[in-house]
Amino acid sequence: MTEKTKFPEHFLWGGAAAAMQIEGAHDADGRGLSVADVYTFDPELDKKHWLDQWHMMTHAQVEEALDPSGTRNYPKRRGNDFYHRYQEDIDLMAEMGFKAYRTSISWSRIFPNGDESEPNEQGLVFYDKVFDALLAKGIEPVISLCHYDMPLNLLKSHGDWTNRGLIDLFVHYAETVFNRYKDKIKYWITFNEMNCLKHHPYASAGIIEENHPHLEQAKYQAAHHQFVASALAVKACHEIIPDSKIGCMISYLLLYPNTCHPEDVLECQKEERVSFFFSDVQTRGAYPAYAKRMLEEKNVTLDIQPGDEEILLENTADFVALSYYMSNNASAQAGEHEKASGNLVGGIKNPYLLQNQWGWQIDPTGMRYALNVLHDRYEKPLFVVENGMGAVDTVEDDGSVNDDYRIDYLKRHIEQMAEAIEDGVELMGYTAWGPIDMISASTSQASKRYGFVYVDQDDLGRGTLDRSRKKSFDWYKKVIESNGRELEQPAETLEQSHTVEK
Ligand code: BGP
Repeated sequence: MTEKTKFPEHFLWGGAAAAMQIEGAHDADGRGLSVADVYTFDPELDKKHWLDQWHMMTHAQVEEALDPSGTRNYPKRRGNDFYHRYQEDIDLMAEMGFKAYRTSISWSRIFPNGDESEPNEQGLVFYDKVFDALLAKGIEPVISLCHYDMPLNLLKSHGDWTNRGLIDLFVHYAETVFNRYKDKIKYWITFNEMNCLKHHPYASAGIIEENHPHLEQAKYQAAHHQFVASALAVKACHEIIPDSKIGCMISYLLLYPNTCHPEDVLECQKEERVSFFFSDVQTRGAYPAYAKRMLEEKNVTLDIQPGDEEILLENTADFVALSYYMSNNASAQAGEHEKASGNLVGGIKNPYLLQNQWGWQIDPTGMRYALNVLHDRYEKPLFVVENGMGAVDTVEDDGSVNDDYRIDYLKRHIEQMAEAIEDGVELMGYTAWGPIDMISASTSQASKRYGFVYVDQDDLGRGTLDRSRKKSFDWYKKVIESNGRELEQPAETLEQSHTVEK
C-alpha cells in the first residue's frame, strides 16, 4: 500500500498562464496594445547569458512598436493563439484533471486605452466564454488582474505608475471585472510578482528609464501607488464578491548567503528584503520598520497622501501567491564570484545546483525552505501559482517529446511541497507554469518551453500552432488523480539529461 498523500483533500492542482503570453489576437475585437506588445524577440539571443543582454525599455522602442507599418517580430502579440483555441486547450487541461487554472485578464482588452469610462463589451464576452468553458469542466479559474500588461496608451495619456491617477483607473477596471464575473470567479490576484517592479520597472509599471533621472524614486513611488491600488481592489473584491479570496503575489527570488561569513549573511538579508518589502506591505498592511532606512539609503522620499495608510491597513491580502523556479546566492563581494542567471534577476552561482539552459539554478529543496519562510513570516495561506522548467524540447521522429527532465524537476518540487505541508504550511494549490507551451516573459521565445502540451511554433512565429501531448502530460494526470501521491520516477533524471548543466 503506497503511503497516503500529504496534500489536503481539495488541493487546487492545475496550471498557470498569462494573457500576454498565450492569447495573441493583440488587436482583435477592440483590444488595445499593452506594454507587453512592445517586446521583440532578439535572434542574436544567447540563452545562457540572456540577462547580460537585457536592456531597459526606451522611447524609441515604444515608438517603433506603435508604428503600424513596423515589421519587427513581436511574439507576445501572437502568444500561442489561445484567443481562438481556448476550448481545445481547456479540454486538454480537463483531460489532465486540472482543478484550477490560473491566468490573467488583459486590461487593454477590457479598456483598450486604459482610461475609458465604458468597457469594451467584446473583451468582456471573450472572458465570459473562457470562464464558462473552465467552469463547465469543473476547473476553478484563478485570475490575475494585471500580469505585466498594462495598457500601452496610458503611457501617453497619463504616464506610468508614478502618476497617482492610475490608481483610480486600475480600481475602475477591477470593479468592472469583479461585477461582470462575480458569479464565476472567486479566486483573484491583484498584481503579478509586484516585487519585479524593482528589477523590470517597464513591464511592471510602464516606467521608461529615460523619463526618470532618479529611477529608485520612480520605482518606489510607483510601488506605493500599486500598493494603494491593490488594497482598494481587495476592498472592492470583498464588497462585490463576498466569498472571494484575493491575494498578493511575489516572485520568490530565493537567496542563500554565498558563505557563512557574517557579511554575506547580512547582504543576503538585505537583498531578500527587497522582495519581501512588496509582500510585507500587502500582507501586513503597513510599511515595515526596515523600509525607513532602506528608502533613505536610496534617497527615496515617498509621497504618501492622507488616508493611504488606512487603506493599506484595512485591506490586506487574503493569501500570498508566489512563483518559485530557482535560487541564487548573495555575497557582500558579489563582483568577485561567478554569476548565475535566474527568473528576471541573477545572482551568484551555487556549486551544489544544476542549471537549466537559461542558467536558472534548479533547487527543489529551496521550494520547501521558501514555503516555510513565507508561512512563518505571514501565517496566511500560500498558493504556488508558478513553478516549472523552461527547456528546449526535442520532437522525436514519431512526434513524441520525452521531457523526463521536466517530470523530474516537477516531481522533486512537488515532493518538497509535501514536506512543507508536513512542516505546517497551509498550501491552497499548485498551478504549474505554462501547461501549454507559450511565449516566455523574459526572452519572448516560443522555444523556451514549459508545457505538458507542445505547441508547434518557433521563435519567429512559424508553425501550425497544433497542440500535442508530451510525456509529462500523462505523468501530471496521474499526480492529480492521486492527489500528489503517485509521483512516478522518470526514465531519465535531471542529472542525466542534456537539458541541464552543472
Ligand atoms: C515569471 C512570470 C511568468 C513566466 C515565468 C517564467 O516571472 O510571472 O509570466 O513567464 O516567470 O519566466 P520566462 O517565461 O521568462 O521563462
